[in-house]
Amino acid sequence: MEEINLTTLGEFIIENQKHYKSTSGEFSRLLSSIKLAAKIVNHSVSKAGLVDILGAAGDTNIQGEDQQKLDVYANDVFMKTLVNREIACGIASEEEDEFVVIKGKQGTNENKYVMLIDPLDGSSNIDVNVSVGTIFSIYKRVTKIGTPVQIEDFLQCGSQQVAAGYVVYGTSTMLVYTSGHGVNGFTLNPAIGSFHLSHPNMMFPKDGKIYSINEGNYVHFPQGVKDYLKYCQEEKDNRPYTSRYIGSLVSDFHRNMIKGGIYLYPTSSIGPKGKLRLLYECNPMAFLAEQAGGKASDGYKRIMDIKPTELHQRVPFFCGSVNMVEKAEEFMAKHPEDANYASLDS
Ligand code: AHM
Ligand code: MG
Repeated sequence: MEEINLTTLGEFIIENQKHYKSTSGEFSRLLSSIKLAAKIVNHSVSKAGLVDILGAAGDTNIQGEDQQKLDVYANDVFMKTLVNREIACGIASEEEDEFVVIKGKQGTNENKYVMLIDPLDGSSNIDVNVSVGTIFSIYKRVTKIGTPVQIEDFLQCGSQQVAAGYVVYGTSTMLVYTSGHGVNGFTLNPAIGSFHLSHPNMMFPKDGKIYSINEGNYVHFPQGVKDYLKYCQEEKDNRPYTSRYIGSLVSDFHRNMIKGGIYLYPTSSIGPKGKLRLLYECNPMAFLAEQAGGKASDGYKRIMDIKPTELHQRVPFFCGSVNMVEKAEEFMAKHPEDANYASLDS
């Protein structure tokens, strides 16, 4: 009989508490809440085509983008799961203009973690039945426990993350996370509603043959990116590479981590700071990438060393197999003038 790995995410979380000196259980409760919210969102995503839930809700988020109904719903689910159960002391979401303080019923909240979340990433894929994802990132607050969280609790370098992960709502639903001791992937068994350890100790192959980028923007890209793309397409050594772009960061990242590849969302003349958000998208994916032996940079420097200045800050993003990211950086280094994107107006 085929051997089934029965380790559940819940068991794995408890087992891994031993990595932490002070095991108040708060961190485990936080991960359990994410697990619960992910299952609720998964249920809705999987029946998105059946109910009248498609289409834009009419609202626009702070970046001026249309929100799909499911974005709003996923945001609500993750927010409520944390706020109502008083898990964590603050939460910031890509779909909210400001961060939310979790006060606690008596106005006292002794929790020490803040969470940042992109509740439904790749939302333009919802109404065409293509994979979307949730991305989360957890930090210890830097201000005094028991007082309301402040902006500086959220504006920490990615290198301070305690944990990060994503849920990919794909052909099967997976939750993949790191708490700084490698990356582990859990697949949801929809029949019994539990996540099982299916991908222990995930690692990026050092090299790969896949590049993922929205090549339609080619004319707008900086010269270093254009040159790297020509390199990917050149017939030499083990090239040309294969181009694969889903348009859902989580899904593109997940595939590249398993098969070997690079994901690029650079600056461009139409998006001079890039598109992806440092705090909700790039930092968590960078933490996962590094923990899986991969690399993440803005083309010049390590993503997790960037000091955030605002909640919804955008950065260019190069992430994946270490040798591929380093090759792309070699091309970027020939154009140091493009490293100053942060000083530009977006
Ligand atoms: P979103 O947060 O509005 O969904 O945007 C992020 C998504 C990423 O998942 C994806 O890789 C990228 O935007 C696709 O952008 P584009 O359509 O410009 O290629
Ligand atoms: Mg997003």
